[in-house]
Amino acid sequence: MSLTDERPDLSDRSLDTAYPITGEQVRSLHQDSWASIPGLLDLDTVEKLRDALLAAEPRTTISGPDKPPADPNALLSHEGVAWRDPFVRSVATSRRLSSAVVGLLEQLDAVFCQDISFFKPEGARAIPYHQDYSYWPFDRKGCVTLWIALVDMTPEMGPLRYLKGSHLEGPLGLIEQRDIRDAYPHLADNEIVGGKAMKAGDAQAHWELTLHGSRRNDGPGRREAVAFRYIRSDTIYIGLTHPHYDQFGLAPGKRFVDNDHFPHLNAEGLIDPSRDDISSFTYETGDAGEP
Ligand SMILES: O=C(O)CCC(=O)C(=O)O
Repeated sequence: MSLTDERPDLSDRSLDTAYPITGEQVRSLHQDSWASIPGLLDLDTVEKLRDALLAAEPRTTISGPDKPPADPNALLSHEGVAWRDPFVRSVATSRRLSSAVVGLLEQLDAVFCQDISFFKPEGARAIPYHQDYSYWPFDRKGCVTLWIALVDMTPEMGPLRYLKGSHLEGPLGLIEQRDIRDAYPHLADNEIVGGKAMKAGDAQAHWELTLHGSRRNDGPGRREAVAFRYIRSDTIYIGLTHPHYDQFGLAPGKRFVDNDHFPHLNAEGLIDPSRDDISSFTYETGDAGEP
């Protein structure tokens, strides 16, 4: 795939238009652990995406007859909406996002594997620096997340931020609600990158090995983002329990790309749209998983 120059034209942001990934964005992801992807989606798509996520049953039941009263500061999160809502799936598998992903991965193809939203009300606590790798049933590295802002964000609202170069550490293992730097003090020297103001429709990319987190939301307003995640097409399922991946009848030792529930993409979008059908699938929302 040929990469574009450093000042790409981002005026047409429609889902059918390829995203012009630059050499600098590839370099940044592969060397610095993250990349800024401005102007990924247009505002119309962002609004529809937001509405579809908010209409879906959330991942964590916030309150109910046998639950404590709702915490107004709790994270609101929706997972697997692309396995329930055709519009969310069409965005995740669009030419726009697929072209960005394969360009960033420097691969010919990829597999869309998960969506999860992170809506943090004003006052919501920080999400400590962590790696996602240890939560997931993948045999290899190479999963990229597109973290997309669904509202304009000030730095005080806590856009996602990263420890520069941290993916080069390899797997670090700690899966607790605790800053991973407690266990690996040398990481205190890593520069913090990202976390700057973003416009709705802007995105950032990171690896599953990138240490990432977000500060407390000091406002103004709810910080709303959705993460779409993509793996390499040679990734094999290892059987690790996870509320999302447990649902698809995956067999340990087999590739995700050979399971019909996971869309196979190239730079143009879905490779075989006739294989992609969620109409008869029932998705169960879970309560646990990564932060
Ligand atoms: O949105 C956040 O603050 C956390 C996001 C996150 O942990 C992720 O995308 O893996």
